[in-house]
Amino acid sequence: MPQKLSIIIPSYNEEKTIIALLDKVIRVCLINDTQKELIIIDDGSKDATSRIVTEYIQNHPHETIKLISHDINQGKGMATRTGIENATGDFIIIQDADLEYEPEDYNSLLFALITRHDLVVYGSRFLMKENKHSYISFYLGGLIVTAVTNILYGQCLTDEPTCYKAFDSKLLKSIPLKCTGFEFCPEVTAKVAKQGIIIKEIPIHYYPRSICEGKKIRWIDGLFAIWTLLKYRFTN
Ligand SMILES: Nc1nc2c(ncn2[C@@H]2O[C@H](COP(=O)(O)OP(=O)(O)O)[C@@H](O)[C@H]2O)c(=O)[nH]1
Ligand SMILES: [Mg+2]
Repeated sequence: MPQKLSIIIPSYNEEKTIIALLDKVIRVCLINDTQKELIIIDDGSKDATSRIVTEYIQNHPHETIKLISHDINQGKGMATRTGIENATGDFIIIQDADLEYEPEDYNSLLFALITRHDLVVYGSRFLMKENKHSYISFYLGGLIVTAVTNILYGQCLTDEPTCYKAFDSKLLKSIPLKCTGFEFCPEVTAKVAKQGIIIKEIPIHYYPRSICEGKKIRWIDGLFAIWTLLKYRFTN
């Protein structure tokens, strides 16, 4: 039986990029004959995201693509949790609905999950030297959040807030998550680390988008990430 990768795509007002992203994702040919399951969570978008994804699914009947809609916007964390609940794959990866990351990189992460039996693998934007970084505030914020993670949880990460987080599905489904917004990242990292798991990293490509192009995360989310890391260090 071939194994399956569930690709969770939380989407909020991403009509400009979602189709190009879906095209890239379905074009990727995964190692070991691994099958793909795309799960798009439309988180109450006010633009045409839901309609164009529905049309896309009708036009691609041979692909496994599920669209799940939240009636009202609940945040990236809630959308990601809905995706995790509905995932049926052996492995799960988180994919933003924009074009900042490169789906061809799934294979490097999958390779670690399949052949090294790593349970959790993150794609690091810092390990690929040619990558550009977006705003200095996001760059420094990412470094600080990563340093705090390493200090509090004994990890050796270079890029904690990366979107490309890949998991053994059973493990991820067993972790109770409370996040609603961008604190999915620190919460899942904290809870994985508290199980004594060392998170592995693989270099990945990164093409940052600007706030005008739709980037929604803000510096305040960095502060909230640090608060979340501290909170889960001392509570459950
Ligand atoms: N579901 C959901 N997704 C969101 C929300 N805000 C942002 N996103 C999605 O989260 C992803 C990441 O957003 P982005 O602004 O690029 O932040 P970054 O890549 O984490 O720096 C994108 O796919 C967005 O559509 C939200 O309120 N709900
Ligand atoms: Mg993004």
